[in-house]
Amino acid sequence: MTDNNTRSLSLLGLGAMGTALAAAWQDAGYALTVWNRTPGRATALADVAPAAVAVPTVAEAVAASRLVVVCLLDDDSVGEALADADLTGKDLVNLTTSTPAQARARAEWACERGARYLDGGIMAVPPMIGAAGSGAYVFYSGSRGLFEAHRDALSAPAGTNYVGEDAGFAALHDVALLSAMYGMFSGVAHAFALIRKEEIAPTDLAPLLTSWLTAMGQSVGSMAGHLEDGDYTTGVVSNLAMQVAGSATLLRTAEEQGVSTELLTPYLTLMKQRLAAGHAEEDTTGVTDLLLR
Ligand code: FVH
Repeated sequence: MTDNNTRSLSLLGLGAMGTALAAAWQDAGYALTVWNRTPGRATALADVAPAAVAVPTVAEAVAASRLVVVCLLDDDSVGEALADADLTGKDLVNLTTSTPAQARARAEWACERGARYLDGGIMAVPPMIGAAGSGAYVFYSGSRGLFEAHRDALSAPAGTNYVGEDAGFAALHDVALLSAMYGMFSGVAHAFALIRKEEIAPTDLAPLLTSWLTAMGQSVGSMAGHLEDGDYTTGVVSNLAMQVAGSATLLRTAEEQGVSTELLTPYLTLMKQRLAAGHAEEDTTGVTDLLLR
């Protein structure tokens, strides 16, 4: 029987993230009904008050609450788990990582089954969930009505950032941030490789890298401004002509240090391409446009 009590919800998926979410909702006093494909993963949740009720089937979990949260491995597992579920009148929140297209298709799929749908992209690792001050938050997109109706419940494990009615937008924001993160990781890997065989301790370089990257983070805002106003010129400050000329030193240093340039070269090549197209007075914003297919 459906429990319309807004202090209760059903959670499908007790992997590392699902378990962290469940614990946070328990801490916040929510009554939980939980299901996991492999039984036995709810044991720890049974010892905490209010104890989570583990049920053996998806159908029972879905039937138990108006709000049904899914946190499974990938979009295929969501389709598989919910294939036969009756979603009529349910509020389905999908925290499984998906692509924007998958999220949009899943929203349509849920709507056809009579459910409201909200997609989520979690910007946190499990230990950050439910931890005050951790900075964890979730991008949400899709049904605004669902988001508003369950805002309190959704705010219990992590902060919330609703980014629009388009169900694909949460995934798009999630992937945009993660992609930028890997760009940063690749630069950091290259920097550590440069000093790896020298008598410079990585722990000495680390704070310098952190403060440099923090200072350079300011350029994100100015790039965004350029993309919006269409004027990428930077004048005399670090223009593309200067940066491309300077990149020769970066490549030569890598060679001298016996370090592969495979992480660095793709970006520098695009900078050169933009310069060759006559954009010497710009900053590096134009690289963005070269990526569009
Ligand atoms: N863990 C993290 O750091 C990241 C942080 C950002 C967001 N992600 C996404 O969260 C989703 C769940 O991740 P997870 O960490 O909980 O993943 P696992 O610990 O590997 O647990 C996977 C759960 O999915 C169940 N499952 C897998 N396949 C199926 C299926 N075909 N049908 C039903 N359930 C399935 C699995 O069940 P079992 O193996 O225990 O039976 C786990 O409950 C994910 O999208 C991340 O990208 C986490």
